[in-house]
Amino acid sequence: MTALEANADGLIGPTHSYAGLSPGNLASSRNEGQASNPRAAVLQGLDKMKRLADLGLPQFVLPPHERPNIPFLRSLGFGGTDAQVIERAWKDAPTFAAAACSASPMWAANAATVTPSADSADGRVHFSPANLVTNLHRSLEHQQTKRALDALFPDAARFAVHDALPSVAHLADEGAANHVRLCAEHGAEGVNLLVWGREAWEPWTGPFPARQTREAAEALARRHGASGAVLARQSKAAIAGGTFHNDVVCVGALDTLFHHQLAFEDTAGTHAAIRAAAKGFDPIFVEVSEADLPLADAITSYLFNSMLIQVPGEDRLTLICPTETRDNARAHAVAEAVASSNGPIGRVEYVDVRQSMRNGGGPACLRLRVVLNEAELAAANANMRLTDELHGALSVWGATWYRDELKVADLADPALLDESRGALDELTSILGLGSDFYPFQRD
Ligand code: SUG
Repeated sequence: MTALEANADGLIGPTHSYAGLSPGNLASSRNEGQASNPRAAVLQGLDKMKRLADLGLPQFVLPPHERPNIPFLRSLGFGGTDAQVIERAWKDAPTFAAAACSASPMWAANAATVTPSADSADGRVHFSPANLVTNLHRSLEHQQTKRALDALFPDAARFAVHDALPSVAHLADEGAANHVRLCAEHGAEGVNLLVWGREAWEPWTGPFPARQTREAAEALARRHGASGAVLARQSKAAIAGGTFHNDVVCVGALDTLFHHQLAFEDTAGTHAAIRAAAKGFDPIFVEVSEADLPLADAITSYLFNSMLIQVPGEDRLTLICPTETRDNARAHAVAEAVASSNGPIGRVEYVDVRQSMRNGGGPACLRLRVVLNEAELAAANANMRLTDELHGALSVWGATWYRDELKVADLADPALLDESRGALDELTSILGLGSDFYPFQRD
């Protein structure tokens, strides 16, 4: 059946900041304590969404989560008024307070793992929100993510939105950032490559955490009834070099896998397993060597955290890179060489998502890919689909409510809670989400 690849992007929230919360994510550590610009961030994200919508890909918006997360802080025993909860948490437990303020749900590639209906055992599109247990701030996302996915994909006959896997280290899951689907065409049965960093009971000795377990990947494939599942181990060298998700060194679309030489522990074995699982197509591997692009440059430039898309009506793929790729001489040379060869990638474009990039979130991190056939696309919530009108309304909304400078110390300002709630309350009416979408609206 004909199908398209839609994108659902995380709308960047009003508390976007640089709190250094993610060990192993070098950008997050390097930029800790810098002032952020939430207004620029949300507008950059919206412009990236519009760019994709203008290219003809269905584009949806996933709302930011309620931050600061007062219910989380109350669960830790901080009491009094909401303003007192914030003040007491910052005084007695600043690490928890910072986690409660993170706008990390913007990185929708980590929202869930998705199995399209062409691959699932029961013919529905399956979603498993990621438990994101490795980092405290991210472990607070999955319940609200499920709520957002339920709102976007409401028809249970067509969509199955699961709960996250149990939130334990053995089943650590980071969602679609560690999943690549290859296929002949979007609506045909595909290969589901699930990349993991460690085994559940393995003593872990790397300098940085491995965020995905093999057992989580297996459970996701099992519960979705995903056909063509191929499990591959992320290379330990890549994780040690700052590859906290596989999508920092690998991206794929249709029959093409574009990756760095150090992405997998066993590259030849991974290629062979993908070839064996591919039905009706010969996978193409575009591998970039360490000599052409050292891993450190791959990570700072985020060449592989690009969106690899099929623009409707075009035969060859388009690579949407962050401007940081253009700014890195080696990565730029590789991108241009790939696009000017006669290979599967025909064009490279650059987008400015610098505010997100400073936290290690490139164009691919900001979006969740969802392959939908025509009937499924028609069943998705049209209020959450980005049109020119919605892009305009959300740009005005962001420019009105968001600050243009936010320091980590400002996260303790109780006025930020009021601004944030005001913004989210208005957002629920713009997106038609009703008045009980967020916990603060249900109090
Ligand atoms: O999980 N950064 C995110 C970036 C996620 C990128 N996503 C993908 N690669 N798909 C993370 O490390 C930093 C927040 C801070 O430090 O304030 C952060 O959470």
